[in-house]
Amino acid sequence: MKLPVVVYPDKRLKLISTEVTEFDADLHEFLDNMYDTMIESNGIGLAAIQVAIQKRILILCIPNEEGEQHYEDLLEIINPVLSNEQGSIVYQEGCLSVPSFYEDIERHEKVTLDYQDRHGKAQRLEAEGLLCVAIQHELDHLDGKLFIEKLSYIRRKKFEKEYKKLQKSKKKEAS
Ligand code: Y12
Ligand code: CO
Repeated sequence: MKLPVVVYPDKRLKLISTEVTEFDADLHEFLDNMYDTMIESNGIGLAAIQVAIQKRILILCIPNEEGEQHYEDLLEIINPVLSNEQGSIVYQEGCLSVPSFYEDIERHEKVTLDYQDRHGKAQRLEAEGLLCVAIQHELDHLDGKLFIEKLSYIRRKKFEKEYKKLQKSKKKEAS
């Protein structure tokens, strides 16, 4: 089932998400709904707070070389902890909660991620490239941060002006 996506400037996107302690059927159903929401919205990553659930959960499904997303490549990441951050990479980021806006953002080039899977089992992965960028983007959501906060003052001002205009025209279109 597709869930409604919370969109900037909704204040819920600023909330700090809390640890998951129950790895039960409700969690599994929620993860399945997150997957449907991400795929039906053409996303490659989604954090729980983007569907209004304040829990330390994110999912990622990085497309293969043909640009296809497969369920087998889905990563369900719960209570993540980042370490061993190395280097830097600039990548054009987008976010389902900030529709129609993409910008180059600097992140670490390589990271190690410890997390729990849907059964509460401890997992570790080493990431680089798009996976590494997307992990950092989604982890920021768990701490109430959006990629637009990484823009320079001037670029942010320009974004706010353009975004307001776009939201206005979308509202007019819908009415
Ligand atoms: C770099 C860093 C992080 C990520 C993962 C999270 N972002 C997304 O999954 C963004 C998806 C997205 C999809 C959109 O929809 C379409 O393209 C049809 C989109 O467009 C609109 O909202 C109009 C914007 C973002 C990825 C890369
Ligand atoms: Co995002």
